[in-house]
Formats: sequence, C-alpha cells, structure tokens
Amino acid sequence: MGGMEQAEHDEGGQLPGLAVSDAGYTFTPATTSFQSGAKTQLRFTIQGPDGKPVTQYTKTHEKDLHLIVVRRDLSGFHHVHPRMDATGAWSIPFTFTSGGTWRLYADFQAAGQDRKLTLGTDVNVSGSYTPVPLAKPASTYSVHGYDVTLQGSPVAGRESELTFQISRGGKPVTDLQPYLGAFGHLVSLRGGDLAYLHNHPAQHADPGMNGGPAITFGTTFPTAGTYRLYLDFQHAGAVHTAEFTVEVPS
Ligand SMILES: [Cu+2]
Repeated sequence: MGGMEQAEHDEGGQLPGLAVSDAGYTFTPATTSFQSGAKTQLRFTIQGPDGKPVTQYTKTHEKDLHLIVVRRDLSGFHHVHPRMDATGAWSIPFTFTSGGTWRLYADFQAAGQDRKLTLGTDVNVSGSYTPVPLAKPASTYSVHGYDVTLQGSPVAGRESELTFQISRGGKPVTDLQPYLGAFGHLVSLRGGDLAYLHNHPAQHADPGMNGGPAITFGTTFPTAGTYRLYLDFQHAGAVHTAEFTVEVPS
C-alpha cells in the first residue's frame, strides 16, 4: 500500500476537509439532527459523480473509509470505522456526548481515483452545550496512564518534523503495536475553519512489529495559526488518543 501514501494533500489549493463535495463526490448524511446522550446510528453515503452511492473503494490504511467525528470547538475527537452495506450505505453506532455542532469527516479513496478525498459536513446535536476553550499549547499530554511528549518546531508552508515520545509509568514504551498499518496516525485540525490534515509516519508497520518510544511524522502545516493535533497509537491491544494544541508561527 506504499504507493497510496502520496496523496495526503489536495493539489488544487483547497485544503482537505473544508468541502462537503469535491471532485464529483459528495458526503451525504442520512440525517443531520441528533440528540446528545442517545444511542444512535451515524448513517451516510458517499455519492459519486454518477449521483449514486459509491460502493467500490481503494483501501487506505487498511480501511475503505475513515470517519472522524469532532465537536466544532475541537473537543470530543473520535476516529471510527463504519461498515458499508451492499448499497453503499455506511453506518456505525454512535453516541454524541454533548450538544452542539459536530463535524464529520469522511477520509477515503474511491476505486479508480488517484487520490484520497476528505469531505466534511456538520451535524447538529441537541442537548446541553458548554463551549470548551482550546487548551493552551503544551508539549505533554497524559491519557490512560501514558505520557506523550511532543518535540518539534513546526513552521508554516513546508514540512516540519514532529516527534512524539510515549512512556508509561516513567518508562519508554518500546512495544507499540501497529494500528491500521502504522505506529501512529496523526490528524491535525486548523482552528477557525477545521481544515483537515492527516499524516502517518514514513515507516510502514506490519503486524507483529514493535514500535516506539518515538513516532516521527513529517507534517506540512499550510499556514500559520493554531492547530489541534490528535495522535492515535496502539499499545497492549488498546488504542489511545493524545491531543496537543500547536501554534504555528508565521
Ligand atoms: Cu481510520
């Protein structure tokens, strides 16, 4: 799958994740109104250039489609993998934990297309809503007993190297497990418009390999600004997400 790695960026100038429709493909949710705290199904199709739901995909990172769900204030990040039926209808059980406007991103490559697309759409969730201010930039994040440290000095407009060091109980974790073909998946969302960047380490990870404690990414932040970074990694059979706010200077 190494050949699929290049098309992380839209070459047309528009950043991924900002449009509901691109290159003839449209992200079509079955409903855009939900209730917080209620078990529901997220259902949607990707409509193709012929107006019909796409049923054939090229796998990227072991999945036909990756779905990112995040509240528009950048809290409550989820990276999930819905199932598709024979008609091209995708669904996954989901519970929105609070009210507010939430953004869905579908990250996929339609069969026969030479690049990935990330389409985004908003849905509205009723229920109590307290905006969460974006956390101040910090280089460490703790989740489920893991401490994750971010090193790197990102700049706008060219590739920056970001390294995450993962430890647990003060000891470096050296047996990270491959998760969807990589030791880490990094989604970055730009504050203000929620433009979407998705990166993977250069190194491909096969089942049985051990990774860590460092995971390094080459990431190009398109502009100066504030970004929220979400790093998914897998250890001891569980996937964890570490979050960072990063200020990219002009
Ligand atoms: Cu995914």
